[in-house]
Amino acid sequence: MVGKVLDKDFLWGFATASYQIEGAPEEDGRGPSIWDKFCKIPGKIAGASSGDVACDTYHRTGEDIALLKETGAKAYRFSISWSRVIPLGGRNDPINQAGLDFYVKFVDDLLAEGIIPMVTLFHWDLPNELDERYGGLLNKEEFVADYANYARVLFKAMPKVKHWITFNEPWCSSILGYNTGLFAPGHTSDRSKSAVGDSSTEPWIVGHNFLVAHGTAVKIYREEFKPKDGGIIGITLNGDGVYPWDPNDPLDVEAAERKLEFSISWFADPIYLGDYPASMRKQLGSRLPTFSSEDLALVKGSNDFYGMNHYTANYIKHKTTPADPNDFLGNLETLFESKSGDNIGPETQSFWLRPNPPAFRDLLLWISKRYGYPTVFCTENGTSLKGENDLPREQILDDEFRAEYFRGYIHALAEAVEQGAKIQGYMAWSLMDNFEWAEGYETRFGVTYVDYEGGQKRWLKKSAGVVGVEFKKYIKDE
Ligand code: PNW
Repeated sequence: MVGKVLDKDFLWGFATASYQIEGAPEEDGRGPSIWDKFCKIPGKIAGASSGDVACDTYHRTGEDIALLKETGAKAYRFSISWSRVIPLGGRNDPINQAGLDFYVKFVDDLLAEGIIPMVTLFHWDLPNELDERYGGLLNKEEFVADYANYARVLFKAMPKVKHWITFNEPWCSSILGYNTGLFAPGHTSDRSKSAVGDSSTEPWIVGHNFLVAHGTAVKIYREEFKPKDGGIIGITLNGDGVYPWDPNDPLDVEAAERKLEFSISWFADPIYLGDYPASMRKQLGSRLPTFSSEDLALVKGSNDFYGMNHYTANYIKHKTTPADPNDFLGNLETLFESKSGDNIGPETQSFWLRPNPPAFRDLLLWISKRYGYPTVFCTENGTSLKGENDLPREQILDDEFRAEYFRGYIHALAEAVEQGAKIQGYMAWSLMDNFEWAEGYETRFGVTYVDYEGGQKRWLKKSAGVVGVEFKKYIKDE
């Protein structure tokens, strides 16, 4: 039995991202992002869909806030579309006042309803112009300078925001965008999928550039805004849980640790410890960039909190052959079944996602220990359901599988806090069904059903109420 272990001001709520919900790609002067472009390439997105309409949030922020009110959420995490605010993206390009005003008003509207905004500056939708102009995320000098300018524009316009996230899941942008090519801009060495890209080098360059851009934005916030606005700023990293495939094989135990280093410590070690993990340097050699002393000064110590996105876990089996140059996992296999035949968890609609709540607790404790017990905000956690999209509406609304997922994961979070982790918030993914990137609209993650054929009407699912009910068990009484 876990008691009331969470602080009374613990923030819980729901999360979304701009390209996944907003629609209105050309309205009021918005410019295209790399995702607008990527979606137009045949074969990249299930059902040949795009974020052109999505949840139509650009015209329905009032409905979204009403949903949040109904769930009782204390906070809402959403992201800004950079190309809505600066359509061409660059530091010498014009600001689009209408786009900026949209977010300023939205923050005001949330606060008027007592909902705390948590703002992600970048959730993968780079202005397309920057990709074409200078290679986007691959170009350190230009990207860092343009991102710094964009971040400053937002910090200045939204002093009421007290929770800032610089980047969402740089692992996904780097690996899925520049190694496997599954995500925009779709670079990969696989020439059947893309004419450009080098999977063995580009992801590591992009990852490095994210870190320097993050450190630069944090420095700007701390020096120019934090003293008067008093907010906090951090980066959000994704990371799956791990179990050794054979717990009695020291090589599998080591491989499980290495898997965490290649996904989480790739970014968190430089931020908290001042360099890339030794296991990555060993495998990647000079393909992994090194930190100049200037860059390191920006990166080290640059998190006010650790943003953690978490969904699933794997059994990890070491490989005995030398690492492939395109390998990004740490020369290992990720499996759903252990040596003794245990299954990690039930299938969902997402090929990579199987619920396993204890792995969440263990990972929270691993992160806490390795990085000196930082303040953690869980900034995403949630699940899809196998076949949900094919069910009639009444059945979609009765999403017991998702409800049970939240019960298990919120309990695991409370256990981690009981064992010493310092967690101050939790945002379920997602407030509503939305554009699930390469999986289009076939995969739903929402606690709200969005009727894409019926004018984007929203219906709360059963799970929408469960998150608040669960947190009541663990949050200290006021
Ligand atoms: C996260 N994987 O993405 C994102 O932050 C969200 O935008 C997204 O909708 C959500 O999780 C659900 O997918 C991920 O393949 C996408 O391992 C793919 C993976 C992990 C996270």
